[in-house]
Amino acid sequence: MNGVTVEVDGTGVAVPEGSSLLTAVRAAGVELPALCSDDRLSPAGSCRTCLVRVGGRVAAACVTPASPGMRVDTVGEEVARLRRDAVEVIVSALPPRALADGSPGELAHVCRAMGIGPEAARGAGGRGGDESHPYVHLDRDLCIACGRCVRMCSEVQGTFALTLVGRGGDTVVAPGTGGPWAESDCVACGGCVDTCPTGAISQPGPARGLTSAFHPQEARTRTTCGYCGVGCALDVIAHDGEVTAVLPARDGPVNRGHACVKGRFSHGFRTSPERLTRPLLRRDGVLEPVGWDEALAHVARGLRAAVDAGGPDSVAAISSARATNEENYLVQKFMRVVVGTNNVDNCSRLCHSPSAAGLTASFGLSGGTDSFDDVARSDCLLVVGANPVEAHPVVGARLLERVLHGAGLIVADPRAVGLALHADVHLRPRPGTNVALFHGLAHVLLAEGLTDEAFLRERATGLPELTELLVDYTPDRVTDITGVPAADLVAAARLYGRAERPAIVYGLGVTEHLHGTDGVRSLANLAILRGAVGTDRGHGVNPLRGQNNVQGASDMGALPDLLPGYGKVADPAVRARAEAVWGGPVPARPGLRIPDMFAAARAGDLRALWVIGEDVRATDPDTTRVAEALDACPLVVCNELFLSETARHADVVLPVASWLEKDGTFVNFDRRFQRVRPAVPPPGEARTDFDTVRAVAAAMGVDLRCPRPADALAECAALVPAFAGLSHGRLDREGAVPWPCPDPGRPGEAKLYTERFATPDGRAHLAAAPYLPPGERPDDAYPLVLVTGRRWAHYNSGSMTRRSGNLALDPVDLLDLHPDDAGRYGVRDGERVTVESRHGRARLVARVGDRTPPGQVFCSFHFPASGVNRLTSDVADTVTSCPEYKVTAVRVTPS
Ligand SMILES: Nc1nc2c(c(=O)[nH]1)N[C@H]1C(S)=C(S)[C@@H](COP(=O)(O)OP(=O)(O)OC[C@H]3O[C@@H](n4cnc5c(=O)[nH]c(N)nc54)[C@H](O)[C@@H]3O)O[C@H]1N2
Ligand SMILES: Nc1nc2c(c(=O)[nH]1)N[C@H]1C(S)=C(S)[C@@H](COP(=O)(O)OP(=O)(O)OC[C@H]3O[C@@H](n4cnc5c(=O)[nH]c(N)nc54)[C@H](O)[C@@H]3O)O[C@H]1N2
Ligand SMILES: [Mo]
Repeated sequence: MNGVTVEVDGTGVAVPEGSSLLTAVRAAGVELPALCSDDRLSPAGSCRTCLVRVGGRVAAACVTPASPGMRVDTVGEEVARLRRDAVEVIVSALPPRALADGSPGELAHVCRAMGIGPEAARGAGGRGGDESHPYVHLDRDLCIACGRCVRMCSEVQGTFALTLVGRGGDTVVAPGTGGPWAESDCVACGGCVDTCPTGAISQPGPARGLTSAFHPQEARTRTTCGYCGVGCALDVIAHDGEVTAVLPARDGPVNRGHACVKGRFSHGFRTSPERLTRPLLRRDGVLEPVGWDEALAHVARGLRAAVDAGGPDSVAAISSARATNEENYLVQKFMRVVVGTNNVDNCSRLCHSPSAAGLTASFGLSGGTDSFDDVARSDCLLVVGANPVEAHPVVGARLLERVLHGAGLIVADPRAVGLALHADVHLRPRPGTNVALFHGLAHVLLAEGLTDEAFLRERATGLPELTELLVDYTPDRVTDITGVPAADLVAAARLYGRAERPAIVYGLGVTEHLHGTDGVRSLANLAILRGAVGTDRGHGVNPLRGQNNVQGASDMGALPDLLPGYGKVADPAVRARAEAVWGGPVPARPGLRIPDMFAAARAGDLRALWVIGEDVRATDPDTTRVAEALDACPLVVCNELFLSETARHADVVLPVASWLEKDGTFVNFDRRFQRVRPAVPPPGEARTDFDTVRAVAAAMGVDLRCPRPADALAECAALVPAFAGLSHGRLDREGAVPWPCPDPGRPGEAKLYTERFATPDGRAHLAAAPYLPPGERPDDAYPLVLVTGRRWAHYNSGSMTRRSGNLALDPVDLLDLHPDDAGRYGVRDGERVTVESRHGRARLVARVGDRTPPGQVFCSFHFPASGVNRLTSDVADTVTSCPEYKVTAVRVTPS
């Protein structure tokens, strides 16, 4: 690190080059007020509370760069008085309640430190507030116009929703759209709440005015967010067993003090009156509360009866990517050791199983290739089929920040998603045509000599076959297939091809297709052609994994063909190792994937299904058929927080703890293990998934061992060399550790393949898969292509976000359609519409606009009652069975 040494009150202190004097002063341990400053933001220098004397003049420390040899005086009487005057002037305009006893927040802290009492606050107030938003309230009387919220919203969150209005002493923050906060562009990331030094912007309720920098240390629990796969580190503040606030951790490795509406605010579900608190058992067709012993005995008896009648393979489990690693580890161990089947799968099947298959085939391991910190240092980002601004907001914000600082951006998405508005090139392929698009880009890279020949020679295979295939993917032909103008294709290829350190980030727009695995592999080709993976000339290929622990659920072996650590269950040596650790035989035949489980149930071959935290009746495709399968299965057991669609029809429902209530670890999208800790107890009689699996095993007469989650991770680490260096103790000390991590004494590998790829021959494998059309195609009866995906305020089945203040932010499932199509089909904005496919019917509310191109419509699936997955088909990726959620032929009529 290049450093600068300055002298603060006579003591030398070294800070990184580019630091401000404020950083140097604080590094010297001197506390200075700095009310318009936040080290996550660019300095403003407007409040004059951080004045110091340097080189004979008075300067605001926050906007003065530290240069070598500077001598800073913070203690002189004059500067101390100037600082106090500045604070007093600010305080004098505020009403006394700004400094009332026990006020939280930075200003109150500063005043206490300077001995400025509430009597100094003499403002009349009366400017009113804005309490229209469920999570963010504005009290104008407390606003000191420091602008931190405005900079937070633009620089860190990238939403630009706030502005300062008015003049002089009347200046105050306001939503840029002018109206009430609730109708503004605010996405409730909480950044403004977190930086506000006075509580002018705060969250309602007991945590009013609390921010991550100024809250009591003792009452907090450090944990990892249980919504998406970003893996934000959060501090949960609890009082009397209730969550009062969730604050983003400043030292969170990915989030760095930021969060989104879900992790920060959407915890109201915990105390919903609909939360399950007792086990339920179906008697005479009705689910009735029973004691745990009775419920467990019923499950144990039912599983044993199924095995007796149809053999171990007539039982299956769907494990949860919402649950911890330790829970997933136990579920798969239970199925293999106690039941004796490999019929265990998780929602990675519906999501990024093509990433697992494709990345393993191309590079050797089933994970993203680079750390997100590296990706966020790239000079060119290729974001494909992902909408991180809504689905991974903290990642979206960091990517946008990078772009606003000059990185190139190519977005490939049929829709005008948030990042596309900032892109150098926005490619809008027809849904389902990615493989042709990627081949088109590769064609240009080859044709224009933008490949890394030495890398291709020394570290890759498959170039001759790919070169031959790419002859057919000229820009013009690719335009015909994808609809992307040839000039845009060439421009994108040049941007990616000429960048110094390009990175690829992608999502479900690549995987959830009939040829999703081919899509992943053809996308990986681009990084290989450029030598931008496993080298310092780029930052690889990185899937934005979806659920909080979908990477981990698969890492732990909740998969029908793979054991923990991705060893093939069909491989006798792999089985032998597991058998030695588990002390029992492991079945050799790979088990059923989720869609095959349903097919087996419909055929009468599946007699018992344990569904742990997945609402398959709402979120799997073609739910009419899923319902038939579940209804045909004699025993369906469901671990749930709520009576989901699946639980509602189950035979036994076990009430379980949520992520805020349990102990363990999650693995995030860039392969980091992080700790999950209980901040509050589960409600009523709810237990953790971990306990339920152990208890069912015990009821079947088997001790699964691993009494605590830490023991389960330790056992897994003993089994899997790539996890050997991981333990709860280590994670407690170090925070986040990425896998592979074979050694307890050495860091995990954040960036993969720097020496060799993990394929059998140590090389990266180019794939030469031809483009094939999607499974569903529009025709006269179903003329539109429906793409389904996410909205920012809700999460998947919506079971948790709909039971929180988020419902007020986004109350219905909307169908986006283009004005041309609205005109053609007689649909008006805001009107109810019926959407029909070849498989079923859904009811939604139309939103007319041009974010979706003509011929395509888009909706989310966050409200099971609207029936979106009755529309989707059972077409699935040919390699992994990942559903083609992104292409369904539909028609739309007003209803
Ligand atoms: N707010 C919120 N966040 C979430 C979730 C949530 O439900 N809500 N769910 C979590 C989960 S489980 C997951 S897996 C992730 C998913 O995160 P993403 O992968 O970002 O989510 P999607 O919105 O499903 O799809 C991404 C994009 O793919 C585009 N797309 C569709 N077809 C094609 C195509 O053929 N080619 C290209 N290039 N693009 C296409 C769509 O227009 C869409 O914008 O989000 C996680 N985060
Ligand atoms: N049309 C369409 N459908 C889709 C998709 C799409 O893009 N389009 N995306 C697909 C994708 S990528 C995914 S990942 C799936 C997600 O689909 P699901 O996994 O079904 O969705 P979630 O709402 O995340 O969670 C399922 C259930 O888990 C419960 N739950 C939460 N935490 C826990 C826990 O700790 N333990 C237990 N036992 N239960 C818990 C919740 O209450 C919820 O009912 O949806 C898929 N469905
Ligand atoms: Mo997902």
